[in-house]
Formats: sequence, structure tokens, C-alpha cells
Amino acid sequence: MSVRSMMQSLLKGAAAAALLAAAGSAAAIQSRYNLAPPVTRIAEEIHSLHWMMLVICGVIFVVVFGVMFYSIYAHRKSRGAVPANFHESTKVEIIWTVIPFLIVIGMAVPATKTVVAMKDTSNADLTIKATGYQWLWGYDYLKGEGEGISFLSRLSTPKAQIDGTDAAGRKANNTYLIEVDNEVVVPVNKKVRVITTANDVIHAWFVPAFGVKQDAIPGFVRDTWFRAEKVGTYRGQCAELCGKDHAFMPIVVRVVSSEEYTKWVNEKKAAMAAAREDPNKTWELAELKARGAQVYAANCQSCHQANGLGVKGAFPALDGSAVVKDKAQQIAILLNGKGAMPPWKQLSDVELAAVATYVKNSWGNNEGAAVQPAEFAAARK
Ligand code: HEC
Ligand SMILES: [Cu+2]
Repeated sequence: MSVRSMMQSLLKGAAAAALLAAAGSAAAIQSRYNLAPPVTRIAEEIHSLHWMMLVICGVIFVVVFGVMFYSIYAHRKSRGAVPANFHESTKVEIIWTVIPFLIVIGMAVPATKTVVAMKDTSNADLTIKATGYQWLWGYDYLKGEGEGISFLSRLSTPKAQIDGTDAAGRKANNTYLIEVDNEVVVPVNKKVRVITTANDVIHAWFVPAFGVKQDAIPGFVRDTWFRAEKVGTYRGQCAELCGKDHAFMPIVVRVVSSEEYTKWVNEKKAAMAAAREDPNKTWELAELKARGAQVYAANCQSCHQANGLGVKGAFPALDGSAVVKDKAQQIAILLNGKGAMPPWKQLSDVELAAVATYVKNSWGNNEGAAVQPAEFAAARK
């Protein structure tokens, strides 16, 4: 029986005895107060280490304070206790050096083994790049089955639930703030290497059930890995304070059987091919504007606001903006970004033309002209 399972059964026993009347099952208590149930070997080892160290620290705590309080009580002045008077006892010095040294070694050896295993990203079956953006994740399947798949993954919790205007919806939603529109899908029992990087500031890709937490740093490439041993949906969050919407860029990984994975890959690839619209087609203003409203809500609204008025001192108003009026300037800022305005190269030409058209023809802006995808295609070169 491992230290962890021993502690867990102890905990379960104590919790169940204490809370039987409160109707909470021991398992629910465990998952609520314990670390997320592990689904990878590494996460399992991290749990064992956690419990082992907690037990060691607990025993030291009890022994040290036990001796201290006993001594204070038993050798108190009113009993006429007289302090012993010894100095430079080599024996005592050796004992209190050797014992902590052995304890530290005893903790460091297994911890180092796990850390070394965590860093071994060799021989992966699948390599996925996770890019942190303010405030969403981008995923590119770089190697292995599914190579070429690429998508953005955004929070899908409805805005009304976040604002509190739909309080009932929020209460009923048990994946509130930990749900996304595009989940990362991976096959079960396959070694998945995750490469992390970022587009703007430091983010971190963190999925507790996998025992994975890796900083995503702009200009750097870091990697980590996991091999999920159980089919299911596992959730995490950005774990590096990355600005205003740090709490709104969750991570959702769906682990599926290898057949289901193959099916997902085929569907995703077909969907990507279908979405690759003809960039040379000339679009109607209304078509582009309708499409642009979606692109705006998903990508721009968090800074420039739904009413296009931005946030004074931080994000400029697009309503009445001179940059928006100047087609070349608007195309340039969308493709290249500027200061705190991120570049939007990862959007397709159609999406960019749609959002540019939407911005030019919304709120007080009323140009009556569309920006065509071909204009973005030309400006990219
Ligand atoms: C992370 C916050 C953020 C997001 C998201 C964002 N922007 Fe911006 N945007 C800015 C900032 C900050 C500026 C001002 C840049 C500067 O001039 O230094 C700006 C400037 C602009 C300008 C120029 C306005 C002017 O008058 O100077 C346009 C046009 C624009 N953004 C459009 C968009 C569109 C379209 C999207 C969505 C695809 C978008 N932005 C998403 C932060 C953001
Ligand atoms: Cu982040």
C-alpha cells in the first residue's frame, strides 16, 4: 500500500466519520479537498511525493513540538527543575546534523527521479504547440496523427453568466469558466509532447490531472509531456498572471480512444478544408458585416468593448477612429499590431476582411464600403 493510498484511506475514514450526517460521500470530499485525481503516471508520482512529504513534515512537527511542550511542562520552574549545563557535545551536534541530512536526502531522491521523468519529452507519439494569447489559447498539431490541425480555443461561458445577469444559468453550469469552444483532443495512452510559447506576455499551460504545468513565454519554446491513461475530459487554466482576462482562458483536454481520435482528426481536417474560403471571391458588404460581428465578439470585444467605445486610457474607441477610416492603416494595424494591440495574422483573410468591414460600418461608423479578403492577402505579402 503506497503512502498516498494509506493517507487517503485514513482521510476518507476520518472525513466519513465526521461528516456522515452531512451526506457528503468520502469520495466527493476527497476530490474537493485533495489534489485533482491523477490520470498520468507523473501526476500519480507527484501525489505520492506530496503525501510522503506531508507525512514526514507532520511527524517532525509532532515529535519536535511534543518534546518541546513536554519539556516546558515537566521541567517547569515551580517543580524546581534545574537546567542541565552541557556545552559542545559532539554527539548531539552529529545527531542533529545527520538526521536532517538523511531526511532531506530521503525526500530529494524520489523527487529528483520524478522531475527528471517530467523533463523527458523524447519519443513522443504526438506533438502539439500551445500558444498563449491575451486571452485565449492557440493549438497547432505539429507532428503525429493529426499533423496540420490548428485552431484557437476560447472560453465559451456565456457573457451573461459572467456578468451575473443570468444568475440561474451560472448556478446550473458546472463547467462555469472552465469550458471552451474548441477542446484539445488527444488519444489515450499515447505520449503527447506539448510545446509552449506565447504571443504577448507570459502565460502557463496547466492541467492538474496530468501533473503538467509549463510556462508559455514569448520568444521562447518550452516543452512538457503527458500520457493520459484514462478517457475523459480534463480541465485546467492559465497559471501565470497575464492581465485583465487571465481568469478567462481555460484549458480543456478531451482524452479519447484511438479510433475516436482518428475520427476526430478526419472531421477536423474536413472542417478546416471547408473553412478555407476562396480569398479571391468578392464579398457583399452585408455578408462580411454579419461574419465580422462574430469575429469582433470573439477577438476584439474584450478590449474595444461591444459598443466600440473602448476603455479610456487603455483601448482606443473604434467608433469614430481615424485609423479605421484609413483603409491601409486599418489593415496594417490588424496584421502587425501596435503596442498593446496584438497582431491578428492568425485569423484568415476572410475573417480579417469581415472584422474590418464590421468596424467600418458599425456604431457611428457608416462608410458603406467593404474591405475585401484579397486586400488582406495582398497586404500580407
Ligand atoms: C488586447 C487588447 C486588444 C484587442 C483584443 C484588440 N485590440 Fe485593437 N487596439 C488595442 C490597443 C491598445 C490599441 C492602440 C494601439 C496604439 O495605438 O498604440 C488598439 C488599436 C486598434 C485600432 C486603431 C484605433 C485607433 O484609432 O488608433 C484598430 C482599428 C483596432 N485596434 C482594431 C481591432 C480589431 C478589429 C480587433 C479584433 C480583431 C482588435 N483591435 C483587438 C488593443 C486591442
Ligand atoms: Cu494567460
